[in-house]
Amino acid sequence: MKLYDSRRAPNPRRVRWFMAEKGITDIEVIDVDLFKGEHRAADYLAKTGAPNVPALEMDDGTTITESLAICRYLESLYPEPNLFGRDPKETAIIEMWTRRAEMLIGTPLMMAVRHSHPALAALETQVPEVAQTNRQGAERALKLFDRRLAESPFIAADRLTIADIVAAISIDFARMAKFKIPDEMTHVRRWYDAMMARPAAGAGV
Ligand SMILES: N[C@@H](CCC(=O)N[C@@H](CS)C(=O)NCC(=O)O)C(=O)O
Repeated sequence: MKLYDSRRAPNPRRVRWFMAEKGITDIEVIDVDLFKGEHRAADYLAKTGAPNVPALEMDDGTTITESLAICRYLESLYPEPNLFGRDPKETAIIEMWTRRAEMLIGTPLMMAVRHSHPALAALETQVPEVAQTNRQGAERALKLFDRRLAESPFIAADRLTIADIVAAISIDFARMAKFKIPDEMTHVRRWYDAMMARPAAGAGV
């Protein structure tokens, strides 16, 4: 299999971090230079159907995009350690938190970065108000995570899951927009520091 990746981009990093947690080393990683527009090249689009990374090309040539779809596929091939849930209840709770992490934190913080960082003007028509509104929305949503992390070491279970990976990468990426975890969110801070101390945190950056 081949993974189309782009260093420092947050969505491919989810897959790289996920692979590192599982010790997956037998997938070829191919760097796609977003700033050179390689993801918009005709051959890339013909393969992936979408101008973005990550993309996973399976051995039969089938290619899928969407970081979480790729992680789910890899979970079925490399089941341990389990990161998506071991039974229906746990799987549902992990899915709930993963969607919250993506929709309430990940997408707003990604918009905050894309609409404010000078380097990303190459990829986005930047509107400062969009950056500001999304940043504030993510800050509000983090309160929900702080309450949850007051009672649990990880977001969705008593162990690391895909929800933690999605949320931690979102916050780390937002440092590009000088985003900081608000001081009063001590539980998010404790969890985030622990996440960043994991060896897998360095994968894809
Ligand atoms: N929902 C998709 C988002 C993929 C995505 O937007 N990737 C970014 C990099 S983080 C990209 O390829 N951007 C290219 C562009 O904006 O032109 C996923 O989770 O994989």
